Amino acid sequence: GVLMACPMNTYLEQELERRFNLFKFWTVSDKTQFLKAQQNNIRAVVGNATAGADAELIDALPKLEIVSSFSVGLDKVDMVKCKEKGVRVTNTPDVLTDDVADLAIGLMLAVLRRLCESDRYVRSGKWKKGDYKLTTKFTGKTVGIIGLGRIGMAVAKRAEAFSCPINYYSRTEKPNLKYKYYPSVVELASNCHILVVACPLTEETRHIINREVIDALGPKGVLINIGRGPHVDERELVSALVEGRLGGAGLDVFENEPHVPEELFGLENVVLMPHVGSGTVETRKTMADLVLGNLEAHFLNKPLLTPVV
Ligand code: 8YV
Repeated sequence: GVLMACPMNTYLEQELERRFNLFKFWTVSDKTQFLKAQQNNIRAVVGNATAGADAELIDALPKLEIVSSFSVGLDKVDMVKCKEKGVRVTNTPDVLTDDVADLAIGLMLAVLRRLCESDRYVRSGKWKKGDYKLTTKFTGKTVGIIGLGRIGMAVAKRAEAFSCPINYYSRTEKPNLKYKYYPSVVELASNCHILVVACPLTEETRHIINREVIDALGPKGVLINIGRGPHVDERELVSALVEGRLGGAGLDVFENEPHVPEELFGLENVVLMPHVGSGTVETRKTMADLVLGNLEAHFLNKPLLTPVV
């Protein structure tokens, strides 16, 4: 049997039901009772950025063989426990890189050029009383990227097309790159106009955007988060935006999704997205096919398509 941790994609759910014995965890009323009853039947778990396979679930499923994540981020999978128990792990890298990087650029433009606010200005009829105010140029602004993996590199290439100088922070300096490396996030924030979070969420990167970094980015700086909500100390972010100590933010992820701090709702220099980075028809189908392909490969004893462990 395959346990699907939470609702994530209709096509994926339908195909899992068609090809496997599917258990939808979010429909189970008594999880403890369910796990006791099914513990020897569940051989696979399908998770995503919202719910996955934590140590408790992995320990409750002695026959678990594979966790296939409908996501590139694996922060909802206890990787140490999977390695300890010999549980294989797959994710959906590469296929979503372009969409997430596209959204990052879209958020930069939306915040600096006030695209959402301008749209509301027209719809409200305010244009009839006068022109919208002048906004901030994007082309040529310095972009600082935290994490220069697949998504970070894709954001950099896109920003270069807007003549943006690229600075970055990562744990180690990457060789043969024309981008300027900064050994700390604070130094990067002090040397860019737009700061992008594009690194995985780990214990080391939790709250990597803290008060010190926000103050370094400053009242003309813009934060773009296409990573995970917990990358940012959200209370510090909210107070900096409300008090004008930070120039703006484009956010696709939040610490307690789908709950978003309502203090942000009235701020015109903030653009809020409902975790849609990879949310296109094409990409989510490709991601789903990767999840299905990995599960089929596993059960047919063929090489996994995108193994992590
Ligand atoms: C997914 C994500 O959309 O890939 C990730 O890490 O956060 C998103 O691309 C999400 O997990 C799908 O439910």
